[in-house]
Amino acid sequence: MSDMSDTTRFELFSYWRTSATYRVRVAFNLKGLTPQERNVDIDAGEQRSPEFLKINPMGAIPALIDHGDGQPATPLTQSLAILEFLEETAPEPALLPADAHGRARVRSLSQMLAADTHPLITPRIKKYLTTEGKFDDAAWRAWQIHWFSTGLQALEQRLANEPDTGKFCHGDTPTMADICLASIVVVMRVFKIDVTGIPTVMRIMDACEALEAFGKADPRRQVGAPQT
Ligand SMILES: N[C@@H](CCC(=O)N[C@@H](CS)C(=O)NCC(=O)O)C(=O)O
Repeated sequence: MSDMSDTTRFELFSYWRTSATYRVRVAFNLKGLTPQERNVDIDAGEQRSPEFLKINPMGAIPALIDHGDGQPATPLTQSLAILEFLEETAPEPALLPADAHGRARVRSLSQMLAADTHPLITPRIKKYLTTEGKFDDAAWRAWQIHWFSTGLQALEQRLANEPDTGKFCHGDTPTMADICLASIVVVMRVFKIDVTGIPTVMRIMDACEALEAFGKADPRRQVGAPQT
């Protein structure tokens, strides 16, 4: 890490309720680092503004700029790539196991959620389905429930049956897989969606939320969150 303070060094483009930004927030918290957050209002479509598309042509957050060398580096995008970057540059506490099989398992659990579940319920998919696909509110809600359930119930099968599951997804300390698990559960709450039959997932969610690093990243505690 450079001598610069972490808040000056890291600029994180974020929004209060997003799952992918939550993942990065939790990782920063676990590593004891604090980025400067820059709000991108995805409900107002700011992710598709010409200014933001220069930072991430995919029109999605998070994006992270590292000012550590004095010059702003090329923005980093994709929450899992950012987690891996933090893991390499601030290795303690480790968010990946020490052994290759363990690392592959944690990455696999993480990708079930971050790559195969979450992208299906993003605003850009909603926009397409409700315009080109003529989905009404009920069809969109059924779509959300279907994909949240598919991802979390498959995760439940793995966590309940694989011997490496412990207090957390892999052993007794939090890893990237727990960050991804929690990132899906917190947005389910935002959307008021209930998935049944996932007791192991919810047990691990409780263990995550007992840690301040997860609690501090909760969408409801972010600047811009509705005060309900
Ligand atoms: N795979 C990306 C997903 C990024 C993503 O889709 N972010 C959402 C917020 S959680 C977003 O910015 N969506 C904007 C849109 O869909 O228009 C990651 O993990 O970073």
